[in-house]
Amino acid sequence: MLWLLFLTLPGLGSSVPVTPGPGPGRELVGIVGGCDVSARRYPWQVSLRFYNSKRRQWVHQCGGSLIHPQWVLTAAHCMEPENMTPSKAGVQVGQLRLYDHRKLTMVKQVIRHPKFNSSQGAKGGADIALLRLEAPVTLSADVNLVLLPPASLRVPERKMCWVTGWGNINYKSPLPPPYHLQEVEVPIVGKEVCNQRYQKVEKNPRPIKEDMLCAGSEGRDSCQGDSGGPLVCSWNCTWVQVGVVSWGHQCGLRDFPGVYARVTSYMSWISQHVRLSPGS
Ligand code: 4AZ
Repeated sequence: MLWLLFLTLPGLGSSVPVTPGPGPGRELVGIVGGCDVSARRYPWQVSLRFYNSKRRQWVHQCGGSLIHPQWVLTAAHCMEPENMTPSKAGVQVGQLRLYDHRKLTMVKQVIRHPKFNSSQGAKGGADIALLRLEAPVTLSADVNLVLLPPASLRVPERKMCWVTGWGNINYKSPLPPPYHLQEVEVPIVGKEVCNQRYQKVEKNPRPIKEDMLCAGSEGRDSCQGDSGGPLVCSWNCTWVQVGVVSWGHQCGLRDFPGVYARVTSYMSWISQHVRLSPGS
């Protein structure tokens, strides 16, 4: 019941109309196997940008989610190297297409999880980071917070959830212009099954750690460039972020679901830094 407290954050459910999943007549164009997102369905989705001095442009690098007006949740491996200056990073909120020339909000502080190990990368676990923005963003119909789960929430195998991003639409195929945000529905894959699959390609006998979550099926997955973005599932008609896009063996392969940082494992760490009080 405690987790109902989290449901009182502003504007959720109501700002996310439930629309049917991909079906006949909707062209498969992106994330992997995804479709163009309709306006205001994922108002928490942000694009994490880094300044590229050669291109003189803020280039999309990763996804993220707005969990508080001044805080973004993303993947630690997006915030490399460890000593990077926060001023090299910005986020774009409230947009469906990349590079629509709206204002960037600058990042003031980067908090990577202390257990994230740069040399192991995402596969080492704790692939989670918090970005404090220079100023709180103004919430609206296009910009809103995602709910986080109580630490006790169990995410059942085979539950259908959604992942969003501007990442590759296939292994090594980038999302083409106009770079419209993509969504795809993915089933949660149990840890045992996921471990069995990944044992075939990883040296580690149990590559899927306790703080990871697997989701995806053949042709439906997140991919490079989606990292840091949210995996959300609906509980009682409310979207809750249960995963952060982290890693995988290529993208959309039948035997290799996407691997996500499990948000429930990090709720106490997140709460240490971000005041997620009810109604905040
Ligand atoms: C990546 O390289 C990556 N299929 C992200 C997600 C997945 C694979 C790779 C999941 O950032």
